Amino acid sequence: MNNSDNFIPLNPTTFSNEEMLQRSRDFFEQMNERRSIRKFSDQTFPIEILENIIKTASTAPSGAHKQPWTFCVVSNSDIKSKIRAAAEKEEYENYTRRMSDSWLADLKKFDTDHIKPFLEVAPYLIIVMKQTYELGEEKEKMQNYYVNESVGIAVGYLISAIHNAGLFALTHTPSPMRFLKKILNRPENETPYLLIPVGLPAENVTVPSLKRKSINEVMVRY
Ligand code: IYR
Repeated sequence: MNNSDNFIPLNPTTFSNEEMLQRSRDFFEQMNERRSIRKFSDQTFPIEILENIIKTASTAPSGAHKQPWTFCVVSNSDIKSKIRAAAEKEEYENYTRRMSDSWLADLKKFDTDHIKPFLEVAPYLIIVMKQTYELGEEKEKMQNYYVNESVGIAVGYLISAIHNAGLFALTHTPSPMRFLKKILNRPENETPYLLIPVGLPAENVTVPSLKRKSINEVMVRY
């Protein structure tokens, strides 16, 4: 087979340097406004918005274009309550036994504890699953590649799309996350990666006063 049969023209959209400067600055300013929140309103919003956000996340590049991710969207109150109960049980162990003193000290400014009301209050929970391998039609195992990198990139897109839509999120890692696979009855090839509540902020929400690293702290030129 001639492999070029598989290729199509790109027709790329390009911009002048001035336009690129403006667009990159505008995008930075928009993204620099993003903040994680831990207190959500129970106000809901149409699922179509979340579908667009997840479609955006699924445009992320992935190893061999395997798109090794599943986004489980939970709005059912009974399932949210089950997730909250199981997460709080694990987090209680984390805060009282598993996390080191220096870890707890690093978290002090976020004022977190094992109590997680947002798991019931936020209108939607997105549980991102990574597909360690793919299950074929006959349940045969097919290889995926760079799964952690691929799913991490997709979650970056997801969080950006949530912010762009005017919604809010928390990148939450109740650990260990095995309980999510059980509650959601996910297949053997999927492993929970992150839990992301999505919604609008509670009234008068506050966020910790954080400073982002300057360009010179994060970029090195050679
Ligand atoms: N998973 C716990 C603890 C926690 C850990 C880190 I690193 C954070 O940035 C925030 C919290 C929790 O969700 O409370």
